[in-house]
Amino acid sequence: MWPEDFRRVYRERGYWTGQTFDDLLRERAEAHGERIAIVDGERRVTYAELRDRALRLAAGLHGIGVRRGDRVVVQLPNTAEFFDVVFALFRLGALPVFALPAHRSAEIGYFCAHTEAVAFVTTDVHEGFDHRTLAAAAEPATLVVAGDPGGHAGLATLYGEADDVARLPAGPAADEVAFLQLSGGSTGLPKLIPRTHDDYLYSVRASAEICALGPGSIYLAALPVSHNFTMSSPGVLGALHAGGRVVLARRPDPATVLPLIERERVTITAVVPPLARLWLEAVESEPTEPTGPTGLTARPDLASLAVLQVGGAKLADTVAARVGPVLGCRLQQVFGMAEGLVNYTRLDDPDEIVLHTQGRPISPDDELRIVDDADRPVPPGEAGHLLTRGPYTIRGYWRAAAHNRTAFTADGFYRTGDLVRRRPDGYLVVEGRAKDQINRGGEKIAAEEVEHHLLTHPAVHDAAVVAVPDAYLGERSCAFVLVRPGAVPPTLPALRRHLRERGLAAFKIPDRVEIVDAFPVTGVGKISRRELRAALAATQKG
Ligand code: AMP
Ligand code: DBH
Repeated sequence: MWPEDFRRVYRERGYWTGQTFDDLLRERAEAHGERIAIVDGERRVTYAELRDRALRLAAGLHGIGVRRGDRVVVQLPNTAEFFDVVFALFRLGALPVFALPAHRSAEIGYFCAHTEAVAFVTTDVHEGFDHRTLAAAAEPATLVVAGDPGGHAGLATLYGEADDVARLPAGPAADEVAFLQLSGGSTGLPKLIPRTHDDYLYSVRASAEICALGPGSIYLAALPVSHNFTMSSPGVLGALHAGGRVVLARRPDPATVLPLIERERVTITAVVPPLARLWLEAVESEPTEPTGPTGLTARPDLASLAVLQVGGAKLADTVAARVGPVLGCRLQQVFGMAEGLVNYTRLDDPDEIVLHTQGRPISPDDELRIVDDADRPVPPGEAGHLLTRGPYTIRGYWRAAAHNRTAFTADGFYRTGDLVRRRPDGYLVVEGRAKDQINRGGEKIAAEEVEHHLLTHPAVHDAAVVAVPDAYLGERSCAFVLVRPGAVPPTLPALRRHLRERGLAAFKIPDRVEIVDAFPVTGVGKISRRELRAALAATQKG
C-alpha cells in the first residue's frame, strides 16, 4: 500500500475522491435510474434495476455468510449476472477475485486456496465446459452457480428482499482493497493484485475522459469482462461511470460481434491484436454468399463505431494502418497492465502517433523510469526496462512479501518487465520484454508456471517454456524438454493431455514441444531462454 505522504498528495490532487463502487452505482441509479445500463442478449437492465439486483444479492450473500474483507472467486462469462455479483460484493466490502472463464481446476484451486475464499461463483456450462465440475477444486469455498445449479447453490435463489437490504451492515471505505485482479505473471504462481476503490476509480474516470465517454456511449465488451482492459480502460466500469451503456458479447468472433455492433449501435470496443485482424479480415471479405466462411451473412453496418481500442500485446504497424480505412473508426492503442499504469494514444493524436506508438500515461503523476539492468536511467530515447509508480499503480502484490522485494524497487516502483523507449514527445514504444512470460495474443503465460506442471510428467527431467514468434498470435509457446534417462520421449499430444488433466487453462498448454539433450546455460548456470529462443528462430528460418 502507498506510504502516507503519497496518499495525501493523491487525495489533494483530486485523484482519490473517497467514492466507492457502491457510491458510483447509487449515484447513477438516483440520477438516471430508467436508462439502460446493460444489454445481455435480449435482456436489458436499467441502472435502477442493476442497483436493486446488486443490493438484494448483497443481502443474499450476506445471508450465506459473506462478510466485509472476505474473498470470493468470481468466474463468470460476459453476462448481466457478473454485474449483480461484483456490485453486490462491492456493497458488502467482500473482495471479488477476478478469474477468467478460461481458467480450470489448477488456477481456480489456487485462487480459492491462496485467498482462503469463502465462496466461488461460477456459471453452469460455457463454451462446452461444465464449470460446476470445478467444485472439487474450489473446496472448501461454497460453490454458487449462475444458471442451472445442478445440485449446488443457485445464484438466482440468493437475491433477498427489501427488508434484508435494509439490515445490511455498513459498506467499505474507499481506501480499502475492493478486489483482487490477476497478473499474467512471470514466476511460479499467478500473482494477485489488490486494487482499492480510490485508485481504480481514478483510473476509470480518467480513462473515460480520455476516451470521451458520455451518456451516449455504448461500450461493447467483446473480451472477458473480468480482464482489466475490458473492465477499466475505460471498459465496462468507464461506460457505467459515464452513464452510458454496456453491451455484452458472449464470444468475440466476428460473426457474434459485428452484427451486435450494428444492432446495438455500439460506439467503442476493445480487442487484442489477433482479434483486430480477425475482424478486419471478416469485414474486408465482404461476404455475398449467405453465411460465408466467417459466418456473416452481409457486410455489417459499423457506422456507429467511433473507436476501436487495441491492446494487451504489441499491434503490428501494418494491422494498425488498416483499422481506420476498413472499419471506418478511430484506432486507439492501449498499453496497460492490471498492476496499474495504462497508456493511451489520444483520440485527436495525429496518425503518426496512433499508428506507431503505444500511447502515453493516463496521469501527470504517473512516474516512469526507463533503466538498464543495473537500474540506471538509459539515455533519453533509448530502450530500457520500464519502472513505474503512481496514483493507481500497486505497491505490492497481495500476500507475496518475498516476490514483492524483487518485483518492486525499494522506493516503490513496479518493475513492469517491459522494454520500452520514450520518444521526445513523451509517447512510449514497446520494444520487447525482459520477463519470462509468453504473450499469446494478449493472453499472458508465465513460463515458470507451465514448467512446474511439465515437471510432474514422469518422463520429463527438466523443461523450459519460451515464446515462438507467430504471424497470427504474435507469439505461441514452445516447451523445451529434457527427457529423464531411460524414459521414452513424450509426444506433444501426450504432454498436452498431461497438462489438461492437471487442470491448466487451455491457453497455457504449449503449442509445440522440442526434445533436447541439454539446455544452453547462462554465465551463472541458469537455463538460457534467450538461446532457446534464438535456436527456435534459426530452425524457423532454415
Ligand atoms: P498483466 O500484467 O498481466 O496485466 O499484463 C500486462 C502486460 O501486457 C504488460 O506489462 C505488457 O507486457 C503487455 N501489454 C499490454 N498492452 C500492450 C501493448 N499495447 N503492447 C505491448 N504489450 C502490451
Ligand atoms: O494486457 C493488459 O493487462 C492490459 C492491456 C490494456 C490492461 O490491463 C489494460 C489495458 O488495462
